[in-house]
Amino acid sequence: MRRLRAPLLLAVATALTASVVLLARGAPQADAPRQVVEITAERFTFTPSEIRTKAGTMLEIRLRSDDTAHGFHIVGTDVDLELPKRGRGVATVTFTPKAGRYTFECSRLCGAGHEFMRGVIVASE
Ligand SMILES: [Cu+2]
Repeated sequence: MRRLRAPLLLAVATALTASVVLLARGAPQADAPRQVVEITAERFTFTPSEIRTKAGTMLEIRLRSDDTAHGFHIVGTDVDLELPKRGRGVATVTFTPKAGRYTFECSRLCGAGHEFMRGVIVASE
């Protein structure tokens, strides 16, 4: 009996280790935290203009304009899209921040206050 037990334990331990490794590697974004953020753009503000989240959360950002076409660019990233004019639909993008502050800005010339049209995403640890 004793002879059998050790290899059996070893086998169980190996199987457990293998499944833990699989879990760690395989844990894809399917169960990553998600957060839906709805932002309205209107000359010359984004509302809300400050988004708070946790690092690693996948933000699903839904943008709509309340007047003319605007842009949405997250500085330092390749996120840059155009928001259609009011009533023409919603632009959606996903963004998963690391810890830090990300400025976003309007990237389509929309009028006199265009360059002040900004906001920030704050991702905490
Ligand atoms: Cu603009």
